[in-house]
Amino acid sequence: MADGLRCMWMRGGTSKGGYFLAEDLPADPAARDAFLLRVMGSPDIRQIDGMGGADPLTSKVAVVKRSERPGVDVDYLFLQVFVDQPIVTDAQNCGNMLAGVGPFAIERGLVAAGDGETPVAIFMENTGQVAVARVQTPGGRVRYAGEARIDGVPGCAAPVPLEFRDTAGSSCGALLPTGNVVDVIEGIEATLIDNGMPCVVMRAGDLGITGAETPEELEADEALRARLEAIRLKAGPLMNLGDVAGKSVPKMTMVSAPSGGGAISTRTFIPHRCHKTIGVLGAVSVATACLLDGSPAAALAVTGEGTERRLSIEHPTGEMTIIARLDDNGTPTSAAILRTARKLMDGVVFGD
Ligand code: NQM
Repeated sequence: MADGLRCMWMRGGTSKGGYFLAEDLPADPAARDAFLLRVMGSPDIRQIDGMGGADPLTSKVAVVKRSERPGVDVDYLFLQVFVDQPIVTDAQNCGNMLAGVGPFAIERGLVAAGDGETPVAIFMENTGQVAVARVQTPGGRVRYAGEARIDGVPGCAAPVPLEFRDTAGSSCGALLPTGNVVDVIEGIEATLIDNGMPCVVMRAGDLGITGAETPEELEADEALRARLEAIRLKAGPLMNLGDVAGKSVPKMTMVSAPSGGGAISTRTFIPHRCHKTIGVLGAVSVATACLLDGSPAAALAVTGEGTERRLSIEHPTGEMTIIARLDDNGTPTSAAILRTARKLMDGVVFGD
C-alpha cells in the first residue's frame, strides 16, 4: 500500500470523510482498519498526522460496492474511525455519509446516470436496510451545486433526498428493544428506541439542564457526561447491543420543549462528544419517540395530526425536518429527509 489507495473525500450531509470502493481496500478487516486509522491520524485528539478533522463527524469512512441484491444498486458499509482511541467500528450506521454514496457510486461507474435525476437504491450493510437516494444528474453527470440548504452546512447545494423504509429495530432487533415506552435507568426515565439508530431519549430537565445549552457548555459539564455514560453502559445490554464501552451506540439524546416552532428540541451525545446538529437516523429515532404515547419526548413534543407528519427536530445549530408516514394504527412506516453532499477531493490517500 506504499503507493496509496484510491479514495474520494466528500462531505455527506453534516459529516465528512473518505469514500472507498470495497475492491480498493484490503479485504482483511484488521488490515483495512489499521490502514484507516493511519489515514485518519488516529488515535490522537488532533489527528494531526492524518486526514481526520479531530471530531467524530469528520472521521468517517464509506465503503461502497456494486450490489448483488435484487432491486438494489450498491451496498454501503459505514465505518466510524474513533478520534482518540485505536477503534474502527461498524456497530452503527450513518445517514449523513449516506448522502454521498449515490453521487460516489455514479462517479465511480457503479450506477449509470439518467438524464435529470438518478435514483440510487442503497443497501446499508451495518443495519441490513435499504435507502433510496435521488441524485441530480443533468446531462448524465452528477451535479453538486444547487439551491438546497441544510442547517449545519454553510451555503447551498444540490438536494439529495433520502428515503428510509423498515428502519425499526435496525441494530436492536425491535423498535423498542425492552418492549417498554419508558424504562428507568439510574433514576432517569428514558425511551430506549431504534428506528435506524439506537438512541436513549431522556428529558433534559431530569438531567439538570435546560436543553438550550451549547454543545461546548455541555461537553464541559463533567458530571453530566459521567451520568450519561453510566446510563449508556446500562442501556447497551438492555438494547441488545451488549457491552457498549467501545461502541459509538447508543446515542444519548436529551429533549426539551421546542423553542423555534419545531416539534422538539434536542441535544445529543454521540456518545462522548455533543453533536453540533443531530445524526440523520438519530433524528428519525427521536422523531419516532415523539410519536409514542407516554414517552418522555411525547409529553414535550408538538407533532401535529394525520398519516404524514413533518417533524422539525431542533438541534444546537438549527433544525432537521423528518417527513414520517404512519399507518392507520399510528405506527411510523417510512421516513424521508433532505440532505446535500459535495465532492471535495478525488485521488490517492496514504496509510503507511
Ligand atoms: O444518525 C452522527 C452524523 C451521525 C450519524 C452520529 C448519522 C445518523 O451526524 O444517521 O448521520 O450520531 O454519530 O453523521
